[in-house]
Amino acid sequence: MSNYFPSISRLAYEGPKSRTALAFKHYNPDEIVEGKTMREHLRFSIVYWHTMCGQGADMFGGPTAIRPWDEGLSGLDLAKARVPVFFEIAEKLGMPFYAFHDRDVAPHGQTLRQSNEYLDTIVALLKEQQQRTGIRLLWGTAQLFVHPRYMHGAATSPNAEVFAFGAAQVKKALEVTHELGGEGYTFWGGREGYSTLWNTDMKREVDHLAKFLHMAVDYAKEIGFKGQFYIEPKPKEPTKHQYDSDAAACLNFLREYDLLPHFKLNLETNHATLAGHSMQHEMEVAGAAGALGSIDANTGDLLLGWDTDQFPTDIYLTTQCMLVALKYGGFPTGGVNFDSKVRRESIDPEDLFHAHIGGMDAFARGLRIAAAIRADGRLADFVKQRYASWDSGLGVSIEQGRETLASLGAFALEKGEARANNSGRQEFLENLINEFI
Ligand code: XLS
Ligand code: NI
Ligand code: NI
Repeated sequence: MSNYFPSISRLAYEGPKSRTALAFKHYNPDEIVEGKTMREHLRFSIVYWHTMCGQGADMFGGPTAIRPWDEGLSGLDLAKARVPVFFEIAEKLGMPFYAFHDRDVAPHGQTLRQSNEYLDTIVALLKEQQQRTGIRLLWGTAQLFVHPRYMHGAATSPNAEVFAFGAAQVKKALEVTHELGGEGYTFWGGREGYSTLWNTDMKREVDHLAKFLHMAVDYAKEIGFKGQFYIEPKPKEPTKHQYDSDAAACLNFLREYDLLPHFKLNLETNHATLAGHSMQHEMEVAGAAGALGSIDANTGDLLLGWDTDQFPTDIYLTTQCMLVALKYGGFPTGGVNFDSKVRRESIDPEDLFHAHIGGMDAFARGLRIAAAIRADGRLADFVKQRYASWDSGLGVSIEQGRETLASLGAFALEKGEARANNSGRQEFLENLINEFI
């Protein structure tokens, strides 16, 4: 076990009155909420890419945070050195899960064969650490967007051999995810979209994407991988338009290509806002379709509008997320995965702890508040009451398909005018929510 943080031990829950920075004020893993522990509801997960590979570079400047465990190392040596540190951080935070891309745990080799060998070396170390700590793999994925060969996309590349290389990478990533007992596998369409329609055969590209995903489903069956597949919507960045642009677009695509039985959605807050939606909206769309799988917990900066992947600290946001999650049965295979990174100016390794503690506490509060709102019942009663006209008489008759345009035409002529509308009471409901926050 590494010991890069000798002054930090396994974080404790100290309660809301605590003034200890490196402790949980709200996340109390064993506390029971709606019949399950907080740990079971939230299924927190830490990501390898931002936590270990993020060094603060952006398009205007280089790295600001070279970690002490990275210093002087490169290639496979660097990759090896990072594994125990990652697990030290995850363990001290009490993270039950983690997630990674093939190429953030291990480097690109000169050839695909060498890349696969590097990956195998690191996977052996990940496995050891999983066994030592009991931390499990929430999902694995293949990074199909950094290498220059994926400049036009992977599954949607106009170059069939690039498609083949993407497929080869997914094959290997599925094997290692399976080997590590991963509970899921995610597809985020990094560059699966276009920069200009002048050079793009959209129909053909989307057909290819579906073919690619079907191949993954088939291969999973072949190797006995039973984890849940996810598709992660995002409308743009780095492309101008990404095909998996939002929850509704993904559901439509999955349905059109007979993939819906095999996939659920992994929704990310910052992607929702890039798509012009709230996270609550995206979760509601997925939940209603029975496809709410997992969430990438983060938040954007509304003044910047980029995918800034900040740690979520807004209690309204986490309350909304957990209200929808509880409504649709939570995250049985997925979890609350912190696809979040510390700011470029937050250069101390310790900031990684403050960041995750903030996110975990914010979600714990969201969970507790959501459960309290549900137990109180006034919000749900209001919504139920708002639709009361559908629970008897004419409403039931329409819902059950017993009415036609002709019968409703006759009804309306007879009636003269519809029953008066009731107030939507938005402000009353906003105040009600604030009673709990
Ligand atoms: C990028 C995505 C990515 C996925 C995994 O914006 O969020 O990190 O979660 O490939
Ligand atoms: Ni993500
Ligand atoms: Ni993102």
